[in-house]
Amino acid sequence: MRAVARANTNIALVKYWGKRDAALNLPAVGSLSLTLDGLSTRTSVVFGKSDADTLVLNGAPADARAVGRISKFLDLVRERAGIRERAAVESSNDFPTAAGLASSASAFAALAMAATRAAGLSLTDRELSILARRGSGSAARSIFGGFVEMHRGDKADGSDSFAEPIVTDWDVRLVIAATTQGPKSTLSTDGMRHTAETSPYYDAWVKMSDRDLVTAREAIARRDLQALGEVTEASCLSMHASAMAARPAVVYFIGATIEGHRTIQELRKSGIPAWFTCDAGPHVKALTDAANAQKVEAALAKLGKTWICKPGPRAEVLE
Ligand code: 2P0
Repeated sequence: MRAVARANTNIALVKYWGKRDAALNLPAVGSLSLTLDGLSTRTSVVFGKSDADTLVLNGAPADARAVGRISKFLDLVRERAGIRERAAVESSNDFPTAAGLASSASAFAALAMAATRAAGLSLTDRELSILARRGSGSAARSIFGGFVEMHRGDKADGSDSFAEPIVTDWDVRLVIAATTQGPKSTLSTDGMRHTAETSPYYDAWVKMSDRDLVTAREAIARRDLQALGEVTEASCLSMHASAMAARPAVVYFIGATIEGHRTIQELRKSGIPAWFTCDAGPHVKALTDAANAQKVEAALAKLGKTWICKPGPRAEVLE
């Protein structure tokens, strides 16, 4: 009853922000992402070794909150497999966790794959995506490689709220600049709940994301980087605008984030294709192409440690 799996993290180009059902973790909007090469989580799960679920994260025992969260997730797997054994989980990231890029997306995608395999279950990709979503909305997307679309779905049971791969052969680049090393100011689950409850711009955000998804999907089908870049930047800024309008405000940007946005605008003025995005934290990410990735990285290096990421592979069982 042991398995090891790996999943890569992903960055949303059309963002997910807000839930239509918190208990089943159903998103209020669809989203569209790029799975990233080189930023992955490797997780091993062994059922039946101990009386309680345990979690070791990057070599150190995890805190009670993290253990509680994976234990709840493992209950879903146990229920489905008809087993009662507790699990020993070990998880590590192949990128510096201190950089604040640690992601629940790669973590819950890897855990979904390893835990179901260790429990003797054989799930389809769609079932895995639905299961990973219960751990974290963005994890549903990390089951797949390349460009991935997450469907909002309409059903109350969440059976139509899953991700699917759309294109795996478009060789774009995502440049990341880590602007700080600390933990994020507001956890995304809390930030989205508060935005949905108090922001006067939340309904407009939800409405707009349907159109942004269509635009992004069409841009990807045409391999049109400019159109995809423009909708990527717009979706990100709309998401943050809705959060900033919450009362009190949810602000993830710091000075370096704004400086990164300006730098990317300047790059575009000089003819370099690059578009800004940013998640529930201060780090700057830029969508660009292979020919310009190093120039974009050089321009963003003043903000902090940088990575150039290629499109990454789907999640897989390793052992
Ligand atoms: C995204 N983010 O689409 C958006 C953009 C952050 C900003 O998905 O509550 O950790 O666990 O479902 O997946 C981060 O939210 O939230 C996220 P939960 P998750 O990538």
